[in-house]
Amino acid sequence: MATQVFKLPESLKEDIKFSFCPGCDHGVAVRLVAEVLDELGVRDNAILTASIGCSVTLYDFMEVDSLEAPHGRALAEATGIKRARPEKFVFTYQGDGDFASIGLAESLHAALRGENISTICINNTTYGMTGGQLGPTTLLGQITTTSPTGRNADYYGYPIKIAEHVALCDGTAFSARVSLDSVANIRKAKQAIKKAFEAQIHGLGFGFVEILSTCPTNWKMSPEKAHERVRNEMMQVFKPGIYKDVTAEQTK
Ligand SMILES: Cc1ncc(C[n+]2csc(CCOP(=O)(O)OP(=O)(O)O)c2C)c(N)n1
Ligand code: SF4
Repeated sequence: MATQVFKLPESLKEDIKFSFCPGCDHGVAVRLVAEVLDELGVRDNAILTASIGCSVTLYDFMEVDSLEAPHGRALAEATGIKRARPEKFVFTYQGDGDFASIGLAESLHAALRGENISTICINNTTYGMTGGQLGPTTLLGQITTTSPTGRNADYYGYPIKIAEHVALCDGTAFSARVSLDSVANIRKAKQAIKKAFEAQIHGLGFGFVEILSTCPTNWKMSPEKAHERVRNEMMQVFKPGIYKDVTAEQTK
């Protein structure tokens, strides 16, 4: 008798096609979030705040109650939801441009306030949806449509290390950076998402995971080459790791 070993998570809608480009890591990240929601049994109680960028229509794919807060305001909206309905499991899914540039104030102040919310942030070193402009995480030397000769620090400043900044906020319970460039790292990414979500379930404060991701379309690379770039360039600057974990002791 055949055994089913792989199926659609209940937290993803059936018969819906992702709007992501083929080979984009957004799809892997969304699937991991869905699997963790299922495994923790919080789907029925969850509220997603979607943001702006390529994941803007996340509410079309996820089988959870959802609201939309574009232009960096996801954590402001999520704060209101969580404070009004503290029994709900509230999470945001944001691009790096949305989280760390357009909405940097909302994002860091939510962490500083220790809002009991979980956030997934996709770092693909560019503004993907709008055509590959320089973003807050664009690497030094990286060519984008708005840095045609490459990012130089004198003119554009330096890329932001988001997970480290979030970890410095006293209200943060968990902050990690993970990558999706290999099966082993995808497994680690899922563990980190689970930790961030568990921080909320245990009422410990802000839980955050920065996911190093590809944008094959704007990088003008095959998905394979894009993962090589994640390994050889991004992970050298944005080091994967757990930067803060108050859950380790308190959830034993
Ligand atoms: C203040 C402001 N400037 C510009 C925009 C236009 N805009 C919409 S989506 C987007 C890119 C979002 O990029 P990112 O958050 O990195 O997500 P990705 O598309 O790469 O997943 C931008 C710049 C905006 N919404 N608000
Ligand atoms: S533009 Fe880039 S980040 Fe957006 S869906 Fe396409 S490959 Fe993914």
